[in-house]
Amino acid sequence: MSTIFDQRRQWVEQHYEEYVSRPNSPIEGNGIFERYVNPIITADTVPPLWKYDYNPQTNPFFMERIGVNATLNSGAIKWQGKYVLMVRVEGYDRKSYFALAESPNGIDNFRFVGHPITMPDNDVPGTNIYDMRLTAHEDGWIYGLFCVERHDDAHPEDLSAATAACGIARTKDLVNWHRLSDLKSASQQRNVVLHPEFVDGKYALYTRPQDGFIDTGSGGGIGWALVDDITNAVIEHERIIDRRHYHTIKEVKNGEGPAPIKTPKGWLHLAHGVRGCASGLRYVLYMYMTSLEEPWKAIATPGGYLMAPVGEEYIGDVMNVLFSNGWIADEDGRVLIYYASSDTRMHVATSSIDRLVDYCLNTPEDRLTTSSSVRAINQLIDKNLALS
Ligand code: BGC
Ligand code: BMA
Repeated sequence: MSTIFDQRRQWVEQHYEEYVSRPNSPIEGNGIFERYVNPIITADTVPPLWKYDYNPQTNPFFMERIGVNATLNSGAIKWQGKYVLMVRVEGYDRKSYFALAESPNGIDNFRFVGHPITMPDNDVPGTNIYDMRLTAHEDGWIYGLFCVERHDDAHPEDLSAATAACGIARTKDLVNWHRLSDLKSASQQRNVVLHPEFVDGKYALYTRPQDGFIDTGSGGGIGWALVDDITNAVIEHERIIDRRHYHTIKEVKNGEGPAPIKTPKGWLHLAHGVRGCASGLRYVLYMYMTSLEEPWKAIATPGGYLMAPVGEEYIGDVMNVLFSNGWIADEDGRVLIYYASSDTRMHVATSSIDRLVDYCLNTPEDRLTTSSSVRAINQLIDKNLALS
């Protein structure tokens, strides 16, 4: 006679197999990119082996022992022919950790591989780590830059007081990581990204200076800094290369997404912008392009957002949020944009280098007033009418 343990184990494993092998298909949209019918990674994609005790003696009811709350903000890389995500997995205990998931085609059949990553701590261990940006650098290492959060002990009475810093680690195989010193900077930092090439013989970072843990305050936007030694990275000078503005998608904060993609016309950048509203912060994705020779100089700044939440993307643990820190430029010119919705699940959208460059170069800029937005629409209409 089969036991509760056997029945439940069979049900859990069957459900998992069916779930992770679901096919995915694109949804026709605005021509700039395609969304997909299903999310690609959710808490249900995390293998039962990571959640259940498989011993019938110690777990007769085959109950879950360690729960997963969400799978979100993932770094991405094409690695040995596979599409690999460094997923931020958050447990029921609200601790985030990194874990690798891979897919043969980048749009479905993602499976977690191996164990969750054991990221070595450095001198002052972090309480939480999250949102890794992967960069295959021309120095031969793969770097992971991520946010390290610690309690701010300057305010012992306030249990929510925290500090954010940029953790830096590097690897040759994505599994074994060498932790380097955290980035030293005059301000707190989140959303720091390593540029894939040396600039003037130095490592180049996209930064996001902020006055406090949440408030960017006087931190004017996405910054740029060069560092001599990545094993002991110190920011001496930081310049703002993508500014925040009143009444735009990036009024409150913005931050670089994944490492930029090199194209013949310039570097393609994906970023997030944040605006406050009556229901809290609202995160959207936007793009900009910088010069090939001077990656800190913007050459195109399409106005408004590239992607904002739609449908179920609005709903989740932290509502009204799209966030991306991973994309893959494939050999055939396809671009896979990996984004999380509402701090809950991972999705893919597909586009191409040609389409994203076209989008950046030909979308009108945000000229910061309603009357200039109306002017841009009227120019488009007049050009269209002149064709007929
Ligand atoms: C959360 C992040 C969030 C940050 C700022 C952290 O504690 O883990 O997801 O971005 O706070 O709100
Ligand atoms: C941030 C990010 C993300 C998160 C977002 C919304 O500041 O760094 O971790 O997706 O908030 O909660």
